[in-house]
Amino acid sequence: MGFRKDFLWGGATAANQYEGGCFEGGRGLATSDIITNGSHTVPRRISVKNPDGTVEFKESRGSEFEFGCKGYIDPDTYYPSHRAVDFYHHYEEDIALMAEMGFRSFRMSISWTRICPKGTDEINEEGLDFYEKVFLECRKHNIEPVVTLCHFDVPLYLFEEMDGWSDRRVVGYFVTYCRAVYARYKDLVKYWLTFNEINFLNGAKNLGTHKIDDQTRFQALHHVFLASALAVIEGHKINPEFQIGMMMNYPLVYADDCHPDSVMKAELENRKHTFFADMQCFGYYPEYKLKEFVRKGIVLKTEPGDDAILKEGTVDFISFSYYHTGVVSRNDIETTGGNLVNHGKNKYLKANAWGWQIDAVGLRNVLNRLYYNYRRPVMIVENGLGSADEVEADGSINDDYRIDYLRQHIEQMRLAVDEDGVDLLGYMPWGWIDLVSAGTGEMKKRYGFVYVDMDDLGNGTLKRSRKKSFWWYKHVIETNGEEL
Ligand code: BGP
Repeated sequence: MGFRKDFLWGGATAANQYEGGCFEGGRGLATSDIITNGSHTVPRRISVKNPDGTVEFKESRGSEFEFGCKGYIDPDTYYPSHRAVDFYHHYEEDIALMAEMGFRSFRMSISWTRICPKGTDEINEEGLDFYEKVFLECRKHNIEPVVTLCHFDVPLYLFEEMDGWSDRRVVGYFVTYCRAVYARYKDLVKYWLTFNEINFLNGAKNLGTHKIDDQTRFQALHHVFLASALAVIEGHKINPEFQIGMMMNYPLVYADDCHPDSVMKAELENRKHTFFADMQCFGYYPEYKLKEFVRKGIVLKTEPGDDAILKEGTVDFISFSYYHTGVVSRNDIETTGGNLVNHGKNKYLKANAWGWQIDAVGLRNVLNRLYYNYRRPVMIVENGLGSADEVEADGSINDDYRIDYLRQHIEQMRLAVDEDGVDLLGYMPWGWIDLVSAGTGEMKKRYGFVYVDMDDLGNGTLKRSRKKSFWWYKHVIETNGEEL
């Protein structure tokens, strides 16, 4: 009973929130590099220059630009991703900290533009060398890297010159990039994730498109689905042992009452997200989506052979992020914050300071839904509590609230394994070390077991210190999740 012996305990990060070294090592710019800082209440902005030379800062969610505008870095504005918390220069120290906690896995992403500066066919050897050093360091400590190929970053050149994923050529470029990293790391990396939170890809930042209408989004997503499927197919050719998974966020919603209209509404809301698992596990467009396309007048440009690619390139496992649940109702109800999606308030749940409603039982629910609908092993690659931690006068950080959150979620994972029989491969809580928030760019919203001395404006020494949760999680790993 309990978690499997080789359970992948670890933690998660992403290049554009963790790595920094933005202008070093021959790296090219990505859309994430032109996203400014934000705050708890003010969303992050994306900065561009219009064809007429005017400069615009628009909200990074829901922005829409004229095609032709260029990425613009304003010298007076703070862009948190440029230095992030500087894994680029701290990787040995950070991997040693992971090893001290007993990590068996480390989820990170490769910055596409460090390997392909423009996102096109030109390969940057220095970029390949950097990640090789990282993976060798992981292997030295028996840590299994779990590598996301694309985590919310699109090469800026592809955004500017080709309108990002709306252009089919980008599929080929992505495959070139994948082949380069697969070939170089074929003996160092086994677990790959294609696109981070594929169900949240939209607009300039994540799809590199200048528009956000449904036609553009679904055309771009068609290309992303093809790219993901080809990444699976090509990866297996290079190393048949590779395990290549999908990655989605699962913002489960409940109906706020048992009225059939509310229950149906909740089902349809959840299906907006599980559509992505349907695509990547079954390998074809489900009928409900084809009906929606007809209803909305969406016409996808496809090529002969696309169906075969989607069918052949289904994933080996499902990975997902899970932070909160929400509520929908046939009536108007009060809403609360969430991870890139806002939902109704649940009177039975507490929320963090950002309004994300904490629901450990929801994690067991999601584990069951994913495992039994898709019959693939599942992996939790993000989960955690964002919180403004206080450093005490003696330097300690007593994050008992984080320990409580994680304990409750791990308990539910154990029930999913022991009682429900879910095949769970691993657990990689988000931001094992404090890093830049994806939603707002803040540092104040911290998730880590390790504190990083840096504030919202990038001031600080970047010194790493162990929080109370560091020792707690170390013990959890030592006992393979038996002692929480
Ligand atoms: C997910 C992203 C992560 C991460 C996390 C927490 O959507 O995949 O990159 O940041 O959410 O969100 P935030 O950083 O906004 O608190």
